[in-house]
Amino acid sequence: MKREDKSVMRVIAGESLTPPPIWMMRQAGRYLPEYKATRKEAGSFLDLCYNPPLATEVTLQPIRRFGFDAAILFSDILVIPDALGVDLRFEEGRGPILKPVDAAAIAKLDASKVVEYLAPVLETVDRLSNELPEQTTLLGFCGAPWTVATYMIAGHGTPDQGPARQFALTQPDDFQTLIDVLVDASSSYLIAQLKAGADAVQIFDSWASVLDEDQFTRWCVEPVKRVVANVRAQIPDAKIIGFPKGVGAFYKGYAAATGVDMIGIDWCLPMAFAQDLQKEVPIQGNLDPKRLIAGGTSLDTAVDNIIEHLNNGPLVFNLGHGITPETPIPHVQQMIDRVRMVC
Ligand code: 1CP
Repeated sequence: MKREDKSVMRVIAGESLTPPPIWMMRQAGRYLPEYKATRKEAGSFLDLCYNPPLATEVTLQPIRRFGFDAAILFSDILVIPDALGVDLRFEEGRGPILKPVDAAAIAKLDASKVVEYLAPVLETVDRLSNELPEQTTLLGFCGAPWTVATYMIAGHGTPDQGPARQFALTQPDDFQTLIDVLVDASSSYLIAQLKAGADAVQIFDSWASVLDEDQFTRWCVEPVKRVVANVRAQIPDAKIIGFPKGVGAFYKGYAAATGVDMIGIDWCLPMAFAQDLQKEVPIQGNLDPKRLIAGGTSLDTAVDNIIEHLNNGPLVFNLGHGITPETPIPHVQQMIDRVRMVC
C-alpha cells in the first residue's frame, strides 16, 4: 500500500474516516505480559531501546494483539540526552535519572554525533518498515526541546518541572544554548527516522503546560517551529504530529505557528473547544487513560462522546496520554470494539 493511502496518513492529510484510525500512546508497555517478557530478556530499559530485534518485537506486539492502525517506534525521548553524552539510567519504579546539566556542561554539548550514536534505533525503524502489515502507519518520534530540557536540568521527572522553569528565567542565555543543541539534535534525528522508513513523526511536548504565555512561545512554539522547518528543508512533504500536552487555550494557533500537520490533545479540553480546533487542524486524542482503567460505562460513554463530537472531522482516536501498567487488557479491546462499533 502506498504511504499516503494508509489510514493515519489520510487523516493527517485532512480526511475524515469512519471509523477513525486508532492507536495508543505507550501501546508497547508494561500492561502487556509479552512486553514484560521481552523487557526481561533485554536487561535494562535502555538495552531494550538499543537492541533492534527486541525493540522491533515490542513495537509489533500491540499491533499483533490489537491490530492498531499505527505502530510507534519503541524508544524513549531521553535517548537524545544519552546520545549527547549525558549519564542516563532508568530505575525501576523511579523513572529516568540523568546527571543534571549546568551552564558549563551545556556549553560542551555537541549535537553532531547524535545520529551516529542512535544508529541502533534507526535500524529498528528500518526493520519495522519491512515487518509491519502494509496498512499500518509507522510513527517515529522525539521529545520536544523544552520537554527534553526539563529532564536534563532537573535530572529526573518532577511534578511541575520547577528546576527548568527557574533556570530558563534566571539563565535564559544558557537555556537558549541548550534548546539550540536540542533543536539541532532533534531535527537530524527525525530526518534520519523518516529516511529510515518512518511514515510520519510525532513531537512529544509533555511538559508544555507549565509555562506562561511568554515562556511557552519562546521555549515550546519557537523550538518546535525550528525543528519542523529543519525537517521540511530536507524532506518537504514530511508529516509531523505535535503533542503539546495540557496547554488548554494555547492549543489554538499552535499548528499554524509551528507548522505541524496534526495535533494531539489531552482530555482536559471542552469538546466545543476541541471541535473548533479541529477546524484548524486534524486532531489526535483524547481519552483519559484513567477511563481505560475504569472500563465499563465510564469508558463507553467517553468513547461515544469523542466519536460524537470529533468524528465529523479528521480524527485519529487515541488516549490523551500514555496507557499505564495497571490497565486491564480487556478494556483496551473494549475501547477498540466500541470505536469501531459506534461508527
Ligand atoms: O520498561 C519500562 O517499563 C520503562 C517504562 C517506559 C516505557 C515503556 C519508559 C520510561 N519509556 C517507555 C517507552 C516510551 N517513552 C515510548 C515508546 C513507545 C510507545 O508509546 O509505545 C514513548 C513514545 C515514550 C515517550 C516519553 N518518554 C515521553 C513523552 C510521552 C509522555 O509519556 O509524556 C516522556 C516524558 C518520557 C520520559 C520517560 N521515560 C520513561 C518514563 C517512566 C518517563 C517519564 C518520567 C517522568 O516524568 O517521571
